[in-house]
Amino acid sequence: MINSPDPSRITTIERHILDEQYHYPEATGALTNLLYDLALAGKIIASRITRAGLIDILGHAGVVNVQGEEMMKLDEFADHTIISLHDHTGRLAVMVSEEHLDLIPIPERYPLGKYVLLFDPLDGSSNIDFNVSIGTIFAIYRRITEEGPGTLADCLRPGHEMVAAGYIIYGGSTMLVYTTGHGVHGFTLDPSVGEFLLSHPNIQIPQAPKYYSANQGYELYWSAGIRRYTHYLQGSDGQRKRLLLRYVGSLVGDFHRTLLSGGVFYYPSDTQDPHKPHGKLRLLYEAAPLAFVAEQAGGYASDGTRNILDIQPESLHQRTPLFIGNRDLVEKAEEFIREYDRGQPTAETVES
Ligand code: AFP
Repeated sequence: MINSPDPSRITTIERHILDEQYHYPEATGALTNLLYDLALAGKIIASRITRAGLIDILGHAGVVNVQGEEMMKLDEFADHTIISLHDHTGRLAVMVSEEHLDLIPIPERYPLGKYVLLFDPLDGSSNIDFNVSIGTIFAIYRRITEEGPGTLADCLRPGHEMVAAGYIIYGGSTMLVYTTGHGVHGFTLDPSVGEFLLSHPNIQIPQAPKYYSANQGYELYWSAGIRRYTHYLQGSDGQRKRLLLRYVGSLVGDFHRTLLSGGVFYYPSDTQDPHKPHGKLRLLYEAAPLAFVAEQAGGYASDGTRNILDIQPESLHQRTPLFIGNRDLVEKAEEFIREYDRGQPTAETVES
């Protein structure tokens, strides 16, 4: 039996975020509250996901439920939850979501704030029907325009300008992991008290990696460099001790495991789909925020040739190849790409 947490030993996410604020004497509390709003969104989304398996008896998306409300698809629900918790607080100038082609403006009736929020409301949603971990990813920047509604220029920023980033993983338990540039901290939702409690302070990627993670179903479409890199990770070229393969197919799940166990996750360019010549993952609200988390945990993220955090985005839904995890393993990928895939293009700007 699990006892109730001992209040003298627990750190709630609220207290932790407030303590972080003391690093910034000039802070107004807006970022603190913004992070706290994201934690609240996470709790609401988690509670809906917990009931996802009951969809057959509660009703499908597009169907009117017993209260006369139309059921929303989970990714729409997550998107709606995050937007409606943030659009009126006066903390944001504009938002960007994976679910919306264009910028999401703050309605005119509400005040504007100094931050910009970019998010993927429910990543890995094709896993929902199978009760596999899914997640929310977020990135926060300070706006650069002086006044008026936030603009594209406020959003198309290299990752190293980010002030905070993180993700919420909806798995066996719900966890929120975030950084404001002072280490990476993980909180587990205690459903009995409805709070995120600090469970993983100061996460560092273990130096002895365990796993590599990639969709090897695409190997046929990979470049020579990526195929050789994979053989290197498998130990089959005799250069290193082999790593074991794990692949969930949900970026947050695969990244979270990589962060805690050590290893590398990669979703490289491939030749399978001419519309997606550089993989599937999005730069602004998938690769960049996780790159910030990885770097703060002692790891590294690259598009195969350069630091993900150095890429100047050109469009909101730009895709990028991603290699993320232990620094030496990611640098090894860059080495293989340099040696065998010379001249390969990397990040691109195809919107779709
Ligand atoms: P879905 O949201 O369509 O499930 O996509 C998830 C995702 O964007 C990311 O979470 C995974 O890492 C990646 O796609 C998996 O893609 P493959 O199915 O091509 O391996």
